[in-house]
Amino acid sequence: MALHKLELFENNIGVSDAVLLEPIEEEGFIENLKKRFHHEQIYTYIGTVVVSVNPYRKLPLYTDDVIFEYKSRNIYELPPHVYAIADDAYRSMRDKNLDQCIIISGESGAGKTEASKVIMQYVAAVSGKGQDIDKVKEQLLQSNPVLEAFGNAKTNKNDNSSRFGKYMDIEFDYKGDPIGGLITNYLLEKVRMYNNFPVEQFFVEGLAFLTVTLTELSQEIKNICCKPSLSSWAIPLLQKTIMVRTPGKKKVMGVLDIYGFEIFESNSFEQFIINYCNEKLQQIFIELTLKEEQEEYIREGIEWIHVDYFDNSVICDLIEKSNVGILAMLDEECLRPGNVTDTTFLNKLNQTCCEHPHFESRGTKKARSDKSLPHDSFRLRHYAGEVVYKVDGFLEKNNDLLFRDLSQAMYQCQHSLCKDLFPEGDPDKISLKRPPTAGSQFKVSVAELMKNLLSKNPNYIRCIKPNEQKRARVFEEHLVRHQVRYLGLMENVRVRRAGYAFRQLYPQFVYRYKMLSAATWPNWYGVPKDGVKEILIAQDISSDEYTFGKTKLFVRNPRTLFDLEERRRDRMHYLATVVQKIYRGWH
Ligand code: AD9
Ligand code: MG
Repeated sequence: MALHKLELFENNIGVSDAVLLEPIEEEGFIENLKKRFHHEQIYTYIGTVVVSVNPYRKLPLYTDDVIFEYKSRNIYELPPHVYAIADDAYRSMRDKNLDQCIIISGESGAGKTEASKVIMQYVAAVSGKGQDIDKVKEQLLQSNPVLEAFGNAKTNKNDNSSRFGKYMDIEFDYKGDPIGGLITNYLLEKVRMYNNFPVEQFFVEGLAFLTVTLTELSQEIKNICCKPSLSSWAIPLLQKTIMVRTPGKKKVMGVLDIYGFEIFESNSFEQFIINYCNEKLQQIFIELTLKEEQEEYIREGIEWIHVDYFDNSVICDLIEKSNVGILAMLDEECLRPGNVTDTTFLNKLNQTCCEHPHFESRGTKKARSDKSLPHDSFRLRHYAGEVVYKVDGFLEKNNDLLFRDLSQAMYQCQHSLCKDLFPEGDPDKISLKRPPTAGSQFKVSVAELMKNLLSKNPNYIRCIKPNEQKRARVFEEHLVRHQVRYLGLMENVRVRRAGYAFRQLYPQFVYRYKMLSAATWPNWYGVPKDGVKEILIAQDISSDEYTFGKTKLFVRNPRTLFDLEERRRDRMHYLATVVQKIYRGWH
C-alpha cells in the first residue's frame, strides 16, 4: 500500500484509504470524505473499493493526461480514482486471464452512470487501436446514449436518471482488444420514463445489422407508452441488446450500474425489488471480500483470522425462499382464484412470517401496538436498516399483465425494429399460458446476475450524492450519513481491516523506511525481508503488531504505521539539516 496515502495524510486532506482511519467510526469516516471533497478529492478507497462523492461540477480528473498517468500503475501508487480500479481490472483480465466485474451502486443522482462512462472511456483509451477495434469501441461508447434515449428520464433526483439497472459485459480478445459486448437491463420503470423522453438524434450502426434513427423510433414508442393503460412499469422490455461479437476465446469485463438501496417516505413494490437486489449484492460483497482476504492470507502463508460479520442470508431467504418467502407468497396470492387483494396478501405474510426476526407488521404480535407502522404496511429489517413497505399495488405490479399488452402493442408498431424487439407480441404466437410474474422474473434475473458476478473477480464503486440540490461544493452530512448507512460502508471498512489494516511488499517497505535503521541506511543490499526486520527491531515495534507473509509485511494497527511515518518525517528533517550544515561548512 500506499506511499501517496501517507503523504496525503501529512498534507491534511484526509486519508485516502478509510481502512487507515483510527478509530473506525461513522463520524470520522464522513468527516474524512467531507475534508477530501472540499479539496477536490472526490474519491476515497476502502481497501480496493472506491467511494465516489458526486462533485456536481467538472473537475480536471478525466483528461487524456490523467488516463496516461494511471495507465499500468499499481493501484496504490496514485491518489484514488476510478481509473485505478479500471486499470487494475483491465490488466488482471488481460494478463492473468481473470474475468472481471465492476459493481457500481448508489442512490439516484450519486454518479453511477457517469462512473460507468468513465470506465468505458478508460478501457477504450488504453486498449488497442485499429479500424475494426475502433468501430467496436465506438459502438460500446455509443451504447450509452442509445440506452439513455430509451430508458432515462428527468426526475426530481436527477435530470438524467436511468430508470433501469444495466449490466454490460464487454468482451475482449486474447490481446485485450474489445470485440463486442452484451447488455442486460433490469427493472425499466416506464412510469417515470415516458413523460421525459429525450428526443436527441442518435445513430447506431451494426446493432443485431440494423441502421436506425432512434428519434423516430423513440417517438413511436413514446406514443405507445403514453397510452393510459400502459402507465405502469414493466421488467422485461429491451432486455438484451447484443452487439457485434466475433467468434473465438474471449475475456470479459462486466460493468453493473444499478440503483443502490432505496428508502423513500412511501416505499412500494419497486423499492422492495431494488432492495432485494441490494441484499443479494451485499451478500456477494461480503462473501467475495472475505474470500479475497482469505486467499491473500493463504497465498502469503499467514494464519487466517476469523471475522465476525452480519450474515444477511437470513433476509435474502425471507424474501426469496421457495414456497415460504415473500415473493412466493406474493405469487401464490396473484395466482389464487377468488377475492384476492393487497390486504389478503399482507394477511398471508402475517401468518407465514410472523416469527421471522426481520419481519414486522401490525398484524403480528410483536408489532401490534407499534403506531409508527401503518396497518397497510410491513417492515423489513434489511442489512442496511429498516424499511416500511406499503402493500398497495403489490399484486397488480407483480401480475405484470401489462407486459403482454405492451408486447402486442409494440408488435403493431410500424417500425421493423419494434417487431424484432417484441417477437412475443406476434398475434400468431400469442400463448394462452400465463406470463411469469414480475417478482419471479426478477428473482430469476437476480440469480443469473449473481451467478455471473460470482464467476468474475469483483471491483466496487460506491457512489454518494452530497446534496439534493445538485449543487457544487455543498456537502450535507446528514444526507451522506444516510447513504453511508444504506451502502453498508462501515461494514465494508470493518471487514477490510478485520485482520491486518496495512500490508506492503518488502522492497517497498525498506525503500520507504530505510532511514529508520542504521543497518538499512543509506542502502540495504541484503534480502528485503531481512531489511524489514532490521527496521522493525530498530524501531522497537512489538511483534504482536505485525506478521511476515511470503512477499509482504502485514501490520495490524494503522497507528503503528502512523508512528513509523512520524518517525520517518523527523528523521528526514534531521538528515536534511545535517546535509545543510555540511553544505554550509563547505562554503
Ligand atoms: V440514477 O440512479 O440513473 O437516477 P446516477 O446514474 O447515479 O443516477 P448520474 O451518473 O446520472 O447519476 O449523475 C447525475 C449527475 O451528476 C450527472 O448528470 C452529472 O451532472 C453529475 N455527476 C455525476 N458524477 C460526476 C462526476 N464524476 N463529475 C462531474 C458528475 N459531475
Ligand atoms: Mg444512472
